[in-house]
Amino acid sequence: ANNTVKTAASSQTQGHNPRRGVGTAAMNRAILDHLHFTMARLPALASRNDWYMALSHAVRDRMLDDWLASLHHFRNKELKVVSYLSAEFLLGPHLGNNLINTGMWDAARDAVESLGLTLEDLLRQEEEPGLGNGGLGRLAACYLDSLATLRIPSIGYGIRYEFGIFDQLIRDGWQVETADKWLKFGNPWEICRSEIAYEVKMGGHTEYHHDADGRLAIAWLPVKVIKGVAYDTPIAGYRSRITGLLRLWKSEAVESFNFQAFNAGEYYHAVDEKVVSESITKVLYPNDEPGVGKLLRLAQQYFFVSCSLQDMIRVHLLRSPRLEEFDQTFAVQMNDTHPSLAVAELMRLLVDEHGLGWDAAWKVTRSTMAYTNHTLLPEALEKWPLQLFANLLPRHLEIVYEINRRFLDEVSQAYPGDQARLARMSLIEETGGKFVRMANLASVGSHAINGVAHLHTELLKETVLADFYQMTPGKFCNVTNGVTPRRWVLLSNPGLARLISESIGEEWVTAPEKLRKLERFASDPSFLSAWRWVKDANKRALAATILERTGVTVDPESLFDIQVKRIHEYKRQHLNLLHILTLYHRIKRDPGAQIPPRTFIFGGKAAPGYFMAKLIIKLINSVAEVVNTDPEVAGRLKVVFFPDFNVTNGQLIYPAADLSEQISTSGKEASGTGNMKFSLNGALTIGTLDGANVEIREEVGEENFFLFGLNATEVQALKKSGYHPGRFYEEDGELREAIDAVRSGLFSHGDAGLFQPLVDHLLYDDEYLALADYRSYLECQERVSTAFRQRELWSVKSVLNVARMGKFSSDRSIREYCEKIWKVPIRPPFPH
Ligand code: GPK
Repeated sequence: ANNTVKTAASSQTQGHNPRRGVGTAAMNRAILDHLHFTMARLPALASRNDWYMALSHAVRDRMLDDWLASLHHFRNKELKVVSYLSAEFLLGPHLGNNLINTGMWDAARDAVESLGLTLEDLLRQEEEPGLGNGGLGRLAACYLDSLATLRIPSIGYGIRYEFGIFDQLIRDGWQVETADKWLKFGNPWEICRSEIAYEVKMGGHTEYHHDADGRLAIAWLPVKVIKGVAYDTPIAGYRSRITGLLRLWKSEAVESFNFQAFNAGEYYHAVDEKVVSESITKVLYPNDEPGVGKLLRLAQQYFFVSCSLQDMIRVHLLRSPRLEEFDQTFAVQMNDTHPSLAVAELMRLLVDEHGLGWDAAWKVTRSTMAYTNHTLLPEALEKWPLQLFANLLPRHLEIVYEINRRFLDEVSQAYPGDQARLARMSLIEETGGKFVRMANLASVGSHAINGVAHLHTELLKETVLADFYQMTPGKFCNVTNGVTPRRWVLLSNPGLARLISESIGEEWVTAPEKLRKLERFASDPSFLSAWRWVKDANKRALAATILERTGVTVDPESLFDIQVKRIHEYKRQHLNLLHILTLYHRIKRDPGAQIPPRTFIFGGKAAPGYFMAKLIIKLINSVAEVVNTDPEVAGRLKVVFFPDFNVTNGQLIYPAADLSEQISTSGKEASGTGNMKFSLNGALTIGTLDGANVEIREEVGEENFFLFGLNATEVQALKKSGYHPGRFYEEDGELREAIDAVRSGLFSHGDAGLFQPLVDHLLYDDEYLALADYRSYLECQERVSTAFRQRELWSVKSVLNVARMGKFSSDRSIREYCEKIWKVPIRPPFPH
């Protein structure tokens, strides 16, 4: 494992400190050097990408000293390392964030300007690494920021997808997906560690025999071996002098050619092998929730989990030969069930490859692992067809069976004769086809299970994991999600950040509870007008981009009412549409109606195979086409679908919002994190009592939050009593008018059939109770309109939202994980 070459310098562990200056002149020099030596370009011929690459390399160089020092922590026996296993990291662009966190922004800006360029231009050049779908992946990225900021030794482990989440184009109102070629122009932030590579076996069968000492030995004879190579990306903490590590695995063929095949003249067959091996990390699955029973996805999950655990074991063995103490080196967090094979894989590595007994291995596995659940939607719980699992992972299936056998023994001892419970808790589902249940595997193999908002955790205990909760209540805890104020305020809303810091100092960046000090400025008229000025400037910037990307002109004075997130029926973008349609009809009916001008902005990707979600996008664009060109509503309503919502676009959108739409059916959104980003940027929320909305409302005060709709208990009760959406349609004239307009073909050039599936879905099923919440939503929107007319009061509420959002910093979340789950000490902030 340790192939360090001994040289005169190898006793130096602090690096050779090549004095990389961070002043403007030094940065200027460094950029030119990289343009020359790294990009091999003359300044006169350099493209914008050449300059971006040169600057990024100069910045990365300056992160290396802290990074190398931080990597050293992994060898320090005193420090437990947090290992965050996630199939997704939705990082967003690095350059701006790294400049902010390292404090090099001003020097970089000045250096770039001295070269006749602008920093803004170079920032725009970066293709964001879209290695995630939505909230779950973005949460992982916020947590990396906080881990580094809080100086907690940590490694994020994941997959280096060659193609991340697709780019979304809108053609004729429909979503069109195109490949995300984020690596096309090179990635200056990653370092390929060719020597950190592991072999991962797949397929085949197992054999048993007795070794020389008469002990039973198990051999897994795979049909295939794939190599995983580490690609490391430094993650700068905010002024913490700590740089965290994101280690992503790329799959490669063990050998590029099958020489036997090659020699036999089968050239193409020889290269085939390589193509198959490399395909494992080719592309991110673009489904945000429901599980897909695809072999390649299971292979991806196993591949990254196996590489990561082998890597952790290597690191542990540098500290101690005793694998029984693995849990003192690592706390492993499984981000949803995607990495839950880690339970079986750690058992396999410990038992089969390192000779631990089952009991010792199980003890250390359980005390190492913890599981975060991110959804209550039953259809989203991952389960793998047994045969598919057996074909790819024959040894793991045996291990799962053994875990299950022992576990079900415990269950039947605790609940004698309760066959139904046994069937529910089994790791194997046997009703209908057979499946391996990943949430059950993760739950059994972990010492801690957490939900991501208070309500979510409570519902988890009552519904999907109720049996596990009853058996081991002590394992359960809540850690409400959070977002990093570095990326989501400092970087994306510099105007607001400056105003806040000028008023209360800069401590809020790492101690957001200090934002409370803003409360007393909420009665200061000059502060309020500065606050408004910042928001208006952000709205103008967004308006300009909207014009550029969609051709729609929007009025920055109007109320910016925004819903950006993945498109999902449970998130109810169609409820938002029903409100728009109703306003449209009200204006048509009564041109004098007192309705303050609104701009409705939507953004979000639909899973490529999710028909209804794609139809909702088409409907948004179709309504936009009609509303935006109707002279009777000119200047009063505008509807925009902002294409390709991603982190980069989010950084522009959140700061410009007046109103944040968080309107999921209560009990369906585990937490939400967009809700936090909006509110932290001064938007007011219209929302249901769902996910973290509940806690946001508690914090900001009910008078500063627009609440509507059924709560989770009422939703359950209504469903139980038999829900008939048709009745709401019959009884509410405005609702009928809105739905009939869609049905009539008004928005589809007379094609009444186009939206029929959506209309039918609403009228005859409406699983997510859009019609039941419609009237309450409309009334609440009227309260919004009234409030928005009193601009001064609105600004007060906006200030109070920001002032009271401290709880939702991801630093707080990470501290809670440290205390409740990882048992990692919290270190005082640098430099104390
Ligand atoms: C939950 F189960 C999943 C999933 O597969 N992908 C995903 O993005 C989201 N999520 C939840 O829907 C959000 O409510 C939550 O805030 C986010 O995960 C982070 O916890």
